[in-house]
Amino acid sequence: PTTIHLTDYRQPDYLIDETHLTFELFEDHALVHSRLAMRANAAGEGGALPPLVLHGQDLVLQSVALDEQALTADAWQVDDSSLTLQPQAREFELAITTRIEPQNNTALEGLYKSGGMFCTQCEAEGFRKITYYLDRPDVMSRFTTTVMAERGSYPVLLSNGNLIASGEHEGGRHWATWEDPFPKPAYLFALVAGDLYRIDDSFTTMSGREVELRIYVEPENREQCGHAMDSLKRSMRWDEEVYGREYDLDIFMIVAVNDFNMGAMENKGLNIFNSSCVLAHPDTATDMAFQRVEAVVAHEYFHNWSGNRVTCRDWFQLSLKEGFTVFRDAEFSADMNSRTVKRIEDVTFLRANQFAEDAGPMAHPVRPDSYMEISNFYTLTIYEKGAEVVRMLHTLLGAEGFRKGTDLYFERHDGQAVTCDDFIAALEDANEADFTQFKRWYSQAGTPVLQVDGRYDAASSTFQLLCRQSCPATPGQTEKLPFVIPLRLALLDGEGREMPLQLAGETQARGTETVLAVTEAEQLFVFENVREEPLPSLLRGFSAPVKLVYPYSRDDRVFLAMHDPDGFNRWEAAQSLAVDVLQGLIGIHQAGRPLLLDQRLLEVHRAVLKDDSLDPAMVAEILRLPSEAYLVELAEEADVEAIHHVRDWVRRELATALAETMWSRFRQLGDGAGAYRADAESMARRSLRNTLLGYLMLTESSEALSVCVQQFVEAGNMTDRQAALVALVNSPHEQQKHAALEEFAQRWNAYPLVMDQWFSIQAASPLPGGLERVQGLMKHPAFTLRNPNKVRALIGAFANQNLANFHRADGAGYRFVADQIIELNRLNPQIASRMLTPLTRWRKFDEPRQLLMKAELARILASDDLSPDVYEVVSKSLA
Ligand code: DPP
Ligand code: ZN
Repeated sequence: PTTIHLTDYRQPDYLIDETHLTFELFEDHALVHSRLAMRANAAGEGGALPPLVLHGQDLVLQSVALDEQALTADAWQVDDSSLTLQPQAREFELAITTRIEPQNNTALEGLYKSGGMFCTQCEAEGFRKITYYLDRPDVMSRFTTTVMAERGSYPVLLSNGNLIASGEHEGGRHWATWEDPFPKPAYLFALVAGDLYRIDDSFTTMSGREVELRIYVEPENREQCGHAMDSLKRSMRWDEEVYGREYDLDIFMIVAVNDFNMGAMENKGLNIFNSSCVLAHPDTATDMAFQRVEAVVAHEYFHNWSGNRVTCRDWFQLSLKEGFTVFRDAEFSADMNSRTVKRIEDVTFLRANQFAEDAGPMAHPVRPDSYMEISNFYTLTIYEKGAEVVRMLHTLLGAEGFRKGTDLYFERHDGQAVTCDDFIAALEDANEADFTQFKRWYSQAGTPVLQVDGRYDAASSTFQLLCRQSCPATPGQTEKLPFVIPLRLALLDGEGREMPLQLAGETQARGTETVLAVTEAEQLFVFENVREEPLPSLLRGFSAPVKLVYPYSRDDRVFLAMHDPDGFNRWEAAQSLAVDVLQGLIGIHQAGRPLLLDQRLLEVHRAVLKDDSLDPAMVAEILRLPSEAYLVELAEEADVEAIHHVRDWVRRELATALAETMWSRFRQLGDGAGAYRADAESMARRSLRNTLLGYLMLTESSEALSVCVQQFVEAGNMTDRQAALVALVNSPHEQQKHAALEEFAQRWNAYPLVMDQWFSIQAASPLPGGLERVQGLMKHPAFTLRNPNKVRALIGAFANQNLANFHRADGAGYRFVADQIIELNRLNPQIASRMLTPLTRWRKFDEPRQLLMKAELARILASDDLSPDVYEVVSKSLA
């Protein structure tokens, strides 16, 4: 595979004004007829016409015609990735017919079959598996699409835009023609043909236009669409209110498919979703699934402006649409639910996962400089860190300034394919700001470390904050220049109250909370008129994606956990106290000394448990100890056994010591009966109650066991049922565990998404023998390597969430995962490449494990027919 560099970007030689597609769909093949109205791009005017090189992959070329003249095979060249021919005029019509086999497309990229339906996934470069085309986002074209298929099996025929004609053919076939008035790149093309049930609704936009809303699902899922439809309408309203963005077509469609590589896809007017991100019913989906549906529906809808109306010039700019859109959907979710809890969840996820990516062999900037396979760059860095970068811009400009900037961005670039620089320029121009230095967040990889020290001088009543920033080397980048780091902070007095902030050299007081911009490698801020020694509350709301180091004592952290008026930082203090305690105990365990719990952690947990003024979801977040994955990320060399043992031991200690308090809070939260509601308050209650159930089961009291079994049997919703199942599966009660697993599988056998949960609960269980259990589950009739959700539920959960078993010392966990990757490489390279991530993190572990992990990577590298996807990740991780 070759490496593609951002610096090699060139404008396209040709443009496609109109694209007319006709699909003839059959059971054993499909014919794709394209008619393209093309012209030479003005850039090359005057000189000889360059050759036209179209992208194409896995296609059988049937015919080519130029301006209605059929060409003979000597007039073109074909290889496995392109079709080249020589146009004779600056403007011409090109007609191509290709033959493809959707039924054999297991990569789920291009046109494929999922169950009984035809569907597409074209981002990033899937369209080239449908027909020869200029498959790049800066070529935008108006599409008209006709779909023809047998009527009985495929009564529903969909594509982007509006339906303009339809009819019958002889022999039971029918057709439909769709026209999309908005020019778009090929990656936003979509087609669906199947036997689908339709749920209808409508939305009136802010200018009074009526939009038809439709969700298409397989008939048996018709009862599971209400939440997605509600989420869609709320997203549409929110984008009008917060960004002034109105929907632009008369119809908006969502189709749910079972076999899908990603979460969902924002195709113009025809979003295609992984069914896991649409379907939600209290009986079958957990609260987490409900929230994910809401977030993904919003995310894809928001792309209509941040992605479709204004798209990316090239794939190096992917974060232009993804980082911005993740920021938009996170703010939407924050507005719909609890803002603080949403932020805690996102920061927890970022620190455990994106920080690990930033410290690993695939580390790359938010705007990468090069790639071999773009599918490998749909990463946490592009999405989640990209969203943090946009959030920092929002923080620096304030809500109003940011909105002025996005208004200008959408107005200036509507209908264009642009770059991250264009986005920044719009924010700058609308605010007379200068983000030259800030843009290093786009070009420099790695997680910066922000080391802060505070010194109070009683004589002069000043408090000095000395900030030092650095950033570790990442592949290809050894030296980093200072970032612009927005540092949101307050200074707390001995009672935990925020003190007025007055910076030396400034005449205006800054209120009691402020944002400092740290721009230098080393920078001093002096606060004046500070009447007593303060305790700083730093990086509030995680105002920058950095690792903050401040010499807090454990007592300081306890104080902040009890008193910080900022909810996020209260959680953060409790979290960092737990990290400190766990890290200390890990060292003690490694030294072979007995473990003793710091009572201060216990007292913090006791206090929050008893604090009725706290949001129960917050309490749950505080009680949930830092994950094993996060402790691995923080470790210099991660000792998986010690991490697992110590974390488990602390959880048991807490459960034992706090059992009484936990029982009383558990009971006070009610028995979960009554109608299920998916609102923030009900979810918060279930979240805390089920967190407590998990703890109480660790006490191994018979009362806990019977409450848990009862909850499993009688739960009125999947959230409570699943929580009980998790607790049972991770318990030593073999009989109850097996009975519950059995009953669950029997009952939900026909629900693939519920079975995904059943697989992943078992795959993630840290009890010994995990590998053998997973190997057994691979043979379960409901499992298949061909369905990405199943692969993620079983193999992904095992490798990412079951560190104790995945990292077992004999390397059998690694060998198992590598075997699956080799098999997946043949079936679905994108998914194979995803499953590699845990193996690529070998540098984190002890030497024997490093050798075992590297040996498996080398074995994968040496296997036959390696896809570019897998090759890129394996070769970079061994470099
Ligand atoms: N479908 C993916 C997303 O929305 C890629 N665009 O993020
Ligand atoms: Zn997206």
